[in-house]
Parts: sequence; C-alpha cells; structure tokens
Amino acid sequence: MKPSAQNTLTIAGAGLAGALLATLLARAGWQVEVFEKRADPRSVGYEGGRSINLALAERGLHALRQAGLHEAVLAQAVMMRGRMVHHPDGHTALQRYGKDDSEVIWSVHRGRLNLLLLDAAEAAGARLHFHARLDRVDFDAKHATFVDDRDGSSIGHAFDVLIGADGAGSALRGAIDQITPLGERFESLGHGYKELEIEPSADGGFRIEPNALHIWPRGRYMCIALPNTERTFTVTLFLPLQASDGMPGFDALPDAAAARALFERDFASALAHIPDFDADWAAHPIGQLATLYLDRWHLDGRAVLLGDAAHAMVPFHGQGMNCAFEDCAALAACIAGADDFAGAFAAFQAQRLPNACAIQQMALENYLEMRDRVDDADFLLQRELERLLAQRDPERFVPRYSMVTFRRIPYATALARGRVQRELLVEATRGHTSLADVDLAALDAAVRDRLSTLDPD
Ligand code: FAD
Ligand code: E0Q
Repeated sequence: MKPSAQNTLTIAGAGLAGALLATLLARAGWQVEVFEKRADPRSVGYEGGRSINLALAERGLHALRQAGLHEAVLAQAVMMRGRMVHHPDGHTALQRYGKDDSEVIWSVHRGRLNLLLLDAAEAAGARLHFHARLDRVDFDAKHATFVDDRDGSSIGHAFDVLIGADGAGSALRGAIDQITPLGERFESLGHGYKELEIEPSADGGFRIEPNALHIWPRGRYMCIALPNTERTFTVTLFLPLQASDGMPGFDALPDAAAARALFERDFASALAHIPDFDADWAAHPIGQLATLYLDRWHLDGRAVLLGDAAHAMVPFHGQGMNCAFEDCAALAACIAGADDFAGAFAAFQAQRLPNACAIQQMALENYLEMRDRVDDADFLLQRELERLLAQRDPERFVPRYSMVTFRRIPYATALARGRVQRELLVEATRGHTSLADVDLAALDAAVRDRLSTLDPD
C-alpha cells in the first residue's frame, strides 16, 4: 500500500513500540496520530525520575537502524560484554555473551530512549497527543474516545486504522476482545520484582564492573544489575510473591528491615553498594511478571496489536523491547507490502505470532537457567562444549542465546535449532566431568547431520 492523504494511522500508546512505529510509518509517508495516556515526558521528566534500564540487542538495534536512530541510541548506552555472576561466597566470574566485542548487548535508559523516539516521531511528522487515554472504541463507526485523566474530560477521534501499542494492560485489546474474542490468557509467573539503585562511588566512578550485566543467582530467586551512563546501576530483585518451605517471598518481607535482612544473608555484595536501601525498598512498588498469550492480534483491517499489548513476556531474556521493535519494523513492512490493511494485519500476525510464542517460551526457560543453572557443573560443561562446537562449525552450531541476541533469524527457528543443539550437548556430556574424553569427531559429524547451515545475516 502507498500512503494516502485519506488514510490516517492512529496509534494508542507512545511507549517504546508506539513511538518507534510512529517514526517508521511517518517516515514512510503515512499520516500518523499518536495518543498517550501519560504526560509528555519531555515536559515533565520521566516518572519519578528513576533510572530504569533495559538490555538492547541486535533485533532492537536493527529496527532502530531502519529509523536511522541506532547511533543516537548507542551514544547513550553502556556496553555489556557478558554476565558477571556473583557467587554466595563473594567471588565473581564473567560469562561472555558472544565470541568477542562484536557480540555484546547495550544497557539503555528507558526514559531517555522514549524521549529520543518521541522526538524522532515528531520530527518525522507524526502528531503526538498526551493526556489521552484510549477509553472506548466504536469499531462500526470507526470512532475512538480518549480521556484526560487529570480532569476526566474526553475527546473523540475518527480513525481509519487503530494500532495498539498500549502495553500489557492494553485498552485496545480489551475493546477488540468485546467484538471478536482474542483468546486472551495471562499466565502469572508467581514472582515479582523490585528495583533498587547502586550509586556512583565517592570519586564519581562505577562501583562495580560497568561493562557487564551483574547477576546474583540464588536458586529460586536472584538479583541483577544493569549499568547506567551516570555511573549508577539499576538493581532488580526477582523473588516469588509468596514464601514457601523456608524460601523467601515478597509476602514475608513486610518492611525494609526484613528485606535488608534477606539482602544481608543472600546479596551482601550487592547490599554493600546500595546506600539508600531502605528508602528504595519503601518507595518502589512490587512489579508483576506474566506472559500474555493471544490467538489473534487484529480485527480485520480496522485494528491491530503489537509489542506487550499483543505478547507481554517475562523479562529474563531481555527481549520484550527487542521483540516489540522487531514487530514495528515487521508491521511497517507488511503495510507497505499488502493491498489493504486487512491483508497487512493478517500477514503481520502470521509472521509474528509464532515467533512471539517462541521468545515467550525461551524467556521463561531463561529464568530457570539464570536462577539456578548458571553455577551448576553440568550446565557449565555443556556451555563449554557449546562454545567449542560453535568455534568448530560456526555456520551450523550457533548457541541459542546468540541466535536470539545477536542474530535476526526468526525466534521460532532459534527455538527449534536450540532444541536439537541441547540434545547434542546433553548426549555428549552425559557421564562426563570434562571435555577431554568427548569424541569431537563424532560430534562434528552429528552436528553436520542434524543442523543445516544458518544464513549469515
Ligand atoms: P510499553 O513500554 O508498556 O508502552 C505502552 C505505552 O502505552 C505507555 O507509554 C503507556 O503509558 C501507554 N498506554 C497504556 N494504556 C494506554 C491507553 N489506554 N491509552 C493510551 N496510552 C496508553 N525488554 C528488553 O528488550 N530488554 C530488557 O532488558 C528488558 N527488561 C525488562 C525488565 C523488567 C523488570 C520488565 C518488566 C520488562 C523488561 N523488558 C525488557 C520488556 C520491555 O519493558 C517491554 O517489552 C517494552 O516496554 C514493551 O514496549 P511497548 O511499547 O509494547 O509497551
Ligand atoms: C540478557 C540481557 C531483566 C533481564 C534482562 C536481560 C537478561 C536477564 C537475565 C534479565 C539474559 C541473560 N539477559 O543474561 O542470559 O541477556 O537482558 Cl533478568
């Protein structure tokens, strides 16, 4: 489809996906209107002024490249070469993510990234409306009502096409679901999260290694920390909502003192760097974690969902935003390539829904791996062999983490190939404690037999 003056694309939500999609579509020549329930963060500062950061990887970076924004984003990012594991005895070990510094991920500031994307959307010609929460939709009349929550006033808006980039609690999803059931299922993880902050050191430097994603795995729960350009770190505690069998849970931490006791016992090396622990604990709410599955993402050619509104996932692969950005590029391409919006949205769903399910599953699996496998001997031996096989046959054997993080092959392909690779690793290391006695020639043959070569990309 070619953009036309009659066709306005209306986007609900000016978060990460909404703002990038607005940029891509406006740059392609479409008239774009974006409605966001919150205030313009460029005038009020992002909520609470807290630094929340996210890991940006190749998929997200590639979509930003398509909008010409990757350099500006990377200029504000901190490189992370690997995960720095903090063991209970206090020693640390860096597990590299990729083969060298060409395979790294980036810690970006959510609020700042959002500002940059909003500026880009506006510069590309999109019209942004703030204090405008999508409230009701009349799909027959193609009329939407947006409410300003400051005073309850509302404005009506006639739309041609409505795009829902309004996050996990999507109002557009609720409205479509009333017309055509979307098959919505939320699966709560039963774990929540809380954010804390590591301040710069007295001399203004980073208190711990800046170029890493820090992780304190403790079996059923863990902490992570991502670096910020201002030399702070945002720490996130992931913990079951309910305590059980002597295991801690948020419900058994009534106040900051109880939380501090948990940190003194299990995360002492993190606590030492969190000067405002009690204030942080009291001020920050407990976040919920869940996976959202839908059977359908669109209502013929009138409305479509993307990003968290379509497929919220648990954050343990650091791919929610990356997947949402990949959705934006895919939707823009489907709109450009189809004859009408119904065709574009059907193609988008067909392409993206199976891949969203695949990353949702891999993100859940990564939680188990993060919490209780990063320091387990079998796992480390498998990882060592994985790296070796990746060196011996780099066209065929690409670690699943790398396929997800450094490549752009469909997530579903990464999941399927990862399964084959896992089988090979488990079979080859069974009963072994070192790689010295693994039959590598036989394994090379098995790799050639069971894995096709992967497109370089
Ligand atoms: P959102 O960012 O939620 O944006 C939705 C926007 O819509 C918001 O601005 C909201 O105000 C607005 N809105 C909501 N309702 C309405 C309405 N009715 N009308 C108008 N506007 C509305 N992803 C990564 O890639 N890497 C990471 O390291 C990572 N870490 C994470 C850590 C945690 C603890 C969590 C919870 C998530 C993490 N994610 C990460 C996932 C990432 O945050 C999301 O996938 C991403 O924000 C999705 O973008 P979105 O634009 O779809 O939704
Ligand atoms: C990444 C980068 C919130 C979060 C974000 C992440 C990652 C993790 C653990 C978490 C996965 C990993 N990871 O280190 O394997 O790669 O984004 Cl908890």
